[in-house]
Amino acid sequence: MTQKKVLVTGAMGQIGSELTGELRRRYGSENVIATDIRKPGGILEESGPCDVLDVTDRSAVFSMLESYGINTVYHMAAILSATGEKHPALCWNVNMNGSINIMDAAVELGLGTVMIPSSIAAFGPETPRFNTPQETILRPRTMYGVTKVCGELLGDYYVKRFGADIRGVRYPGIISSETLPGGGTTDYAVDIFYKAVEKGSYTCFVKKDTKLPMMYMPDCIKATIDLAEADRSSLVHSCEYNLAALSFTAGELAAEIKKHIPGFEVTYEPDFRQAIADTWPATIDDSAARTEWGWKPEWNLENMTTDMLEKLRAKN
Ligand code: NAD
Ligand code: AKB
Repeated sequence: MTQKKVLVTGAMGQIGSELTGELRRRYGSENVIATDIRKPGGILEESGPCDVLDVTDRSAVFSMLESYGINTVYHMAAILSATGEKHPALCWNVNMNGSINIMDAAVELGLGTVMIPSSIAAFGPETPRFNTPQETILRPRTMYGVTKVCGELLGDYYVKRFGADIRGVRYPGIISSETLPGGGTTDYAVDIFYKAVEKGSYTCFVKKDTKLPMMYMPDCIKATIDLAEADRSSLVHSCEYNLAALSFTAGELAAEIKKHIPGFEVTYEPDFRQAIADTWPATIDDSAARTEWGWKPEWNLENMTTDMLEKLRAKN
């Protein structure tokens, strides 16, 4: 079997940072290169090779993949929904040109598996909000969502037209304790834990009854690597797998945290991110992922909340 030589883009981000750690444990530290537009530091730098890579710089993308002899890419660099609404041109440039550079490199350099994430942001207000089907209406209202739909379509095109092995899931909001989220709408579901531990109170930027699909980081990492390692012949889809684990309202999350911190107070002051959240689904049908590559989440609201609070308290 060929030795995996992996490059992670956006490795300093919320998902990339923890994904890199797990990939290094599996494939050997020296075989996983962590890259980001920001100089990778901390544990990423201490635990294996790192480099600075701006994914919009096409020649840098090609030469870095060649110089490290990369055969597998986890492309995590992106601009998320809230930042994307503040800077739509930047969001288009990073998400689209970054992804097309990686896809072209996959074809021209003959890479193996390339993972390019999509998001629940690919959906829009016309999409069925409950049990959102795998095949459904994709009319997002954010620039971020537009780039996610275009990324899915381009990925499928590269798979069918050029035989590239591009795969991806529509992640729900990801909750984690290691790296703060980087400018999304679902960030409140992480911030609330930090503020609960640090201050015992939180001002939430979406309404109490806002219900969105979420997932704990260990499930996110598992899903990502499981799909990357799945037998291609069992995959009917490529870049757009619905993925579900948890769905709860902001109020339900606050109530779960209150079981551990009885005095915890939450006030709700919706801002521009409410309008984004209102266009996304509440629950997701992920039966294609379950059938085609055996996806099954392991974390629920109760055990995730206990684990998050334990991890954050240990850091404080
Ligand atoms: P993040 O914002 O935490 O990290 C993105 C990283 O990309 C950052 O470290 C940033 O420095 C880097 N970056 C930005 N511009 C770059 C450029 N030009 N070149 C190289 N790096 C650049 O994002 P994340 O939450 O880790 O998301 C990773 C992927 O998963 C993205 O495609 C995102 O759309 C998707 N996703 C994330 C979530 C979530 O809740 N975290 C949900 C759905 C989808
Ligand atoms: C965001 O809120 O932008 C991300 C996502 C769901 O894609 N967390």
